[in-house]
Amino acid sequence: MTKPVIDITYSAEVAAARAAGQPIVALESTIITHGMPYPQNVEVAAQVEADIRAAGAVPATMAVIDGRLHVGLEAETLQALGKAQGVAKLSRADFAACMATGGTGATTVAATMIAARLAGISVFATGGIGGVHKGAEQSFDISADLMELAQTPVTVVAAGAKAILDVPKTLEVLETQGVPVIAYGQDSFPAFWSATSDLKAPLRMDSAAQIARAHVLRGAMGLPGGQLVANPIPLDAQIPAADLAPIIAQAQNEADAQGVSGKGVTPFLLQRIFELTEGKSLEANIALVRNNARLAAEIAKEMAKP
Ligand code: PSU
Ligand code: MN
Repeated sequence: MTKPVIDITYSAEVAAARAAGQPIVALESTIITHGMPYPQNVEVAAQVEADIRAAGAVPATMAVIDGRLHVGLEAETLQALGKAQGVAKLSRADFAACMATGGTGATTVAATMIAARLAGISVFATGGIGGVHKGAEQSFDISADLMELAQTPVTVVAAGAKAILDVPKTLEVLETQGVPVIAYGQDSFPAFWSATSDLKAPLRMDSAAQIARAHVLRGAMGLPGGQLVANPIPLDAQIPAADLAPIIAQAQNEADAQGVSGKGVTPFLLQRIFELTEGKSLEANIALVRNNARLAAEIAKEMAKP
């Protein structure tokens, strides 16, 4: 068999940005299909894209549609994906399989990093990354996102890790894998819905230029992998950790009782937390994703400088 060429479908604006050397920010699509309910998912995705444009960069939302890798989605494609039922959740293990079988799938953090590398994009904004789940000593549930950060050269801007995860163990795995974890503008590792946590972040940077420089230096040193930038949620959008702790515990207990496992765990927990907070978790989620998109655009602009 001859080696296939990966024929990427670029949106019109991403194609133009590539030709002109403009800064581009990658966006994932699992947050749309498995992370938020319709129709807010599509509204948020469009809003985040608009935030990136307003900051002077071009958004590239990733997805596999009928077996083709799309880098940047036209508005109607985004709408259709956000509405569709039964879209696959793609990570490193099933990305190529979905393309080979003509399937449709949304990209997780891991798969979005792979797609970004294929398209020559170095910066990616999302909400939260996958990590080490609570009870991982029994379940062995550790997201492939962590190992992707260790091998694919993309800087990922997230708001830390959700308390659905075992955050100290997540930081330990990132350290073992040699992933720089950089808190933006503070010492504390942000806790997704809360700007700070009891944990100190391994690294701190206070400007997009420093983050861009560190990314480029890692590449120049021949170090594989990317960086995790942990950007705290805006203070006015925070939810106190104490308010969420019992809700997360309930969602986790339900997941355990129902035997939810594998790829189903993260979407199940996110959906139950949305329901149990009567949508409050979603408002905070929207604020932090938009905040991450703006920072990612600044980093992409720094990297695009000659
Ligand atoms: N965490 C969030 N929101 C999300 C996800 C994680 O706060 O939407 C999604 C991301 O796409 C992430 C994926 O890459 O879940 C991780 O899934 P898993 O734990 O199955 O690797
Ligand atoms: Mn998992």
